[in-house]
Amino acid sequence: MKRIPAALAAVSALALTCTAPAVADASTTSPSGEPGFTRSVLATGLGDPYEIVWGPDNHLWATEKSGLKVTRVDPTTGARTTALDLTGTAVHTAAGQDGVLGLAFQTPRQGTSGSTYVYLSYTYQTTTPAPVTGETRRLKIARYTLDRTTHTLVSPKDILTGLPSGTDHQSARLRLGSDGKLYYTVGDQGANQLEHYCNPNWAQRLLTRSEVEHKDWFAAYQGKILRINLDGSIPADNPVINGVRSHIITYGHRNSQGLDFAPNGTLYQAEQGPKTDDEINIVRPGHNYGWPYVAGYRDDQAYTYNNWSASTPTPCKDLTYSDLEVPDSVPQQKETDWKGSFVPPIDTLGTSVGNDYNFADPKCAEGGLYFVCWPTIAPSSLSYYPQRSGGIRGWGNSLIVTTLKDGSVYRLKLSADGRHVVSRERLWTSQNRYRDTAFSPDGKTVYVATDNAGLVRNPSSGAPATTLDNPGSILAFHAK
Ligand SMILES: [Ca+2]
Ligand SMILES: [Ca+2]
Repeated sequence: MKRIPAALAAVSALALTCTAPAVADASTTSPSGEPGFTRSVLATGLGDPYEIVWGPDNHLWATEKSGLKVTRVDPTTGARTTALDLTGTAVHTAAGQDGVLGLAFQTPRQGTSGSTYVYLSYTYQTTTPAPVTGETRRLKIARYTLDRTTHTLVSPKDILTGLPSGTDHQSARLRLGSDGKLYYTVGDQGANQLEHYCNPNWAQRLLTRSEVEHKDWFAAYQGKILRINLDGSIPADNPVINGVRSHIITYGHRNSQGLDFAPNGTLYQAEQGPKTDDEINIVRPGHNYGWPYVAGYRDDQAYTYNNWSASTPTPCKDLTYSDLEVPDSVPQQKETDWKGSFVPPIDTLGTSVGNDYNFADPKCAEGGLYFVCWPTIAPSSLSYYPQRSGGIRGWGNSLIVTTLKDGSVYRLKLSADGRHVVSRERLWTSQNRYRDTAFSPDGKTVYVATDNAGLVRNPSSGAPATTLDNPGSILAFHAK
């Protein structure tokens, strides 16, 4: 077994998991074809804005993953106020994916005078180590009431606690469906890779009846999409999977940082692939999405499931993790070795890669930062852009997908029936890790949140760049 450079092992654990250069497919167009936009910086100094949402008060609302806050931003002046400070309540690990994450508004039904609620997900610390992994962090979804006078979030109420959390692959996108249910993505916690390489990957593990009775969500909710009643209970019409009804609607996911509904109810999802195969999926309740048996399509190209935790006779803990070399003691499984059924993606990014692909690109050799050069682009959010009068020309019925490694935002044009991606456009290339988008109500302005730190490809050379153009910001791209 060859060893990877120590520097890679050191860097790898956290910052790297957000995978990216894009191997552009033939259908991807260059920025030259995009409509004209003016670009401005609306706000800076945020602590890793994770979710940005246009609120019912016509302000932008941002969760701050590392800032441990919810912040309200005036979309005209950029002036901001703190709506909620979770310092001392929520936890974030330096360079980790945990912290204050998902956010969704619930406004009163039209014509009623009820409260406006905000649902929020965040990581908290416990003293209870989980079985097998020993993890002591958990995640909760809590409901807050919007105080319309002070523009702050008050009266917290826990909705669902004890969900998986940790430093890697949190996913953590939260949406309120028109069916009045919460939809929430839970990542595979980075199990079977990097610093968690000896943790078994539980994206395929399903809940037992006993775990439902004991509300023991920690293991089986990893790598899943959940559908949740507003009081945290399990919807009676959730699918029965393997004989058990739980919050789980789909399984076999890696890191679903993108989730959004189209007005017709279609739920789109984006998830980060390993070295290849970032995926765009349509969520169909009751179904398996393949991970970790399959990445992208079941084509046996540039991916095998290497199950480190099952290493024998050498136990995993005596091995040194490598993305490039797998010891003989680690079981390796081809995609076609697994015969189960799964829902393939409607599109993938970074897929045009064969088994002869060189994942040790010399451009990324310094410091062993090979992951930066891998074909994945690390989709970090997905927002459906609807048809609307006065919106950006040509954009109706598209998915807007931010990326972490590729320094760009992709617009994926959908077919009329919304079941296929027909073309891709790459927008707004810069040296930034783009995290999420929100649209102004007239559809003319796209707000984009950026990470504070981490690696991205230099837009010219494709080599790793460590400095970011606009760390911890909200950028505004206004269609001319
Ligand atoms: Ca999949
Ligand atoms: Ca594949």
